[in-house]
Amino acid sequence: MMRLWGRKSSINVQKVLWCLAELGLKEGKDFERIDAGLHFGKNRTPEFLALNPNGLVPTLEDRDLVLWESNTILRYLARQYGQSKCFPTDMASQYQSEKWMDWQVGTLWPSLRIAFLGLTRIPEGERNYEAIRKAYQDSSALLTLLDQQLISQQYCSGNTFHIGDIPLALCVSRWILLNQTFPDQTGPRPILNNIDAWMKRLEEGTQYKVVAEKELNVIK
Ligand SMILES: N[C@@H](CCC(=O)N[C@@H](CS)C(=O)NCC(=O)O)C(=O)O
Repeated sequence: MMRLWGRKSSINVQKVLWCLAELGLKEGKDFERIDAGLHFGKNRTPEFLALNPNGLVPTLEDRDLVLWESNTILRYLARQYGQSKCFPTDMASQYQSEKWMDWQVGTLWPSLRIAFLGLTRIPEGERNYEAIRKAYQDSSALLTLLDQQLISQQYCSGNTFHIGDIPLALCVSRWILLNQTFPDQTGPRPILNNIDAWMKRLEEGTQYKVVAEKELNVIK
């Protein structure tokens, strides 16, 4: 059975859980999940570091294959288990999806992460509110690029849901929750109508519900 290491509150573990749900793979039947990271610990043990020397979650074991890096895990799962309508194989939509996945991990998240970790993981007295606000506003500016893309198509890589939508949507949900929870610290959030409509499509038409969060997991 496949084994996924990682706590459910992690954005990167949520990507994998959402993907597994899209593929119809069920916890307890098709894969087991071991809570690891933050207060669960386990991610610094020699056993875990032998699997993932970064000491981070998610980490996936599928028979002899051990994978880390959440977006790579999605690519693997989609290829290995996802020859279905959720994961179109035509080159154009595949590589549009790749493009947005790389943008999420290399451009959007490095900025949003400063605001996210700053407000949810760093104790109040140690926060750099100026950096947090700037990072949040930078993230909003970046998300206008996604909003523009979504004028002409329903999903990030075309008119079909693809794995590229998963990392983006989980960033967007944190971007919204951060502003709802800490409006004074983030500053204003622009209304991006195309992103709102896309999120609604994901809520109604995909397995997003298995990981959707109504509130931020704030560590005091
Ligand atoms: N680039 C990696 C980042 C992984 C990562 O930063 N994981 C975080 C959780 S989102 C982690 O393991 N943090 C340590 C912890 O939870 O204890 C990926 O996409 O998988």
